[in-house]
Amino acid sequence: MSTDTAATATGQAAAGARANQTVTDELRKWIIEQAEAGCRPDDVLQAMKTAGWDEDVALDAMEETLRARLDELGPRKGRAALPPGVPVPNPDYDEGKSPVIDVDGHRVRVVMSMADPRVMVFGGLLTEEECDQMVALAAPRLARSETVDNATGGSEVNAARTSDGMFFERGETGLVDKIERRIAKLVNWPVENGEGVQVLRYRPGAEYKPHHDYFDPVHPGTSRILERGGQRVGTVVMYLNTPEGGGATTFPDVGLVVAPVKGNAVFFSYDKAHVSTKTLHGGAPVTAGEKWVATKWMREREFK
Ligand code: PD2
Ligand code: ZN
Repeated sequence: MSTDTAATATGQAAAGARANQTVTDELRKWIIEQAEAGCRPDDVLQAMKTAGWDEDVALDAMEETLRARLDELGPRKGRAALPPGVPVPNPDYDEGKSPVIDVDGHRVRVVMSMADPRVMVFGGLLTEEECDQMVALAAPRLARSETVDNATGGSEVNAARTSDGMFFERGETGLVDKIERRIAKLVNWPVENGEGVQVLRYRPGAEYKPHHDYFDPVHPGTSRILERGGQRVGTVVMYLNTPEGGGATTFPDVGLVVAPVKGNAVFFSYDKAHVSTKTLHGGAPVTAGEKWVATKWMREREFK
């Protein structure tokens, strides 16, 4: 639609009402027609302004009209249908029973459990000694962290994540293997579906800006990434120390803040690669001392 055509059409649709800026049914009909013909909202607004409409009145009219139209169409026609969810890791926890989950003799405490988004906080997933050993193993191998390059499926250094990191191979050492098997049993998900553990170190000022851990299907590099085990469906972030200040893991969609406490871990799962899972999360800036975490991401299928 050209702006001129729209201006003429709007002019005809609402010539009488425009003088006192009254939104008529005729104008509403015209707004719906433009939207259903695929016109960009900016162009519709511009056309109305050119035809003499005050910008605020035009914006209100567009919003009110299109909202009412979506309600009229109902949830199915108004929005694209979401894909069905896939199976995800899920710990055995019955809130009416014990808050301690025994994993082969290692007792993990359930500190918090939330259904939507699916988030659990575990106390004592790792012992103090295991945390210290993970830090010692990872420290000599740290390099500036990379995140996935969405265009190619490769890696890139990303300004949103100002930490240093390294990856262990799955089962690389006895300790790594033991922790991976503990997590697999705790969340009921095959150890083979796990990516290698990643260790990150954040220094003061470092953070991990909010993101989703699944791979966004709209990015061109995603299909290549998914060849190796499908989508990510769950994350466990283990705290290897207690930072002196800052460094919480935040879930902005639901206002949840998980304090980083040595040996504890936050688990969350996502059954589709979609914002509706409410699993947007980030690592808040460290304000004093260092923060060390180990992350285990889990895929739909075996990660080879
Ligand atoms: O270190 C964290 O708190 C954090 C926050 C968000 C880690 C990750 N994401 C991650 O490793 O995916
Ligand atoms: Zn993350």
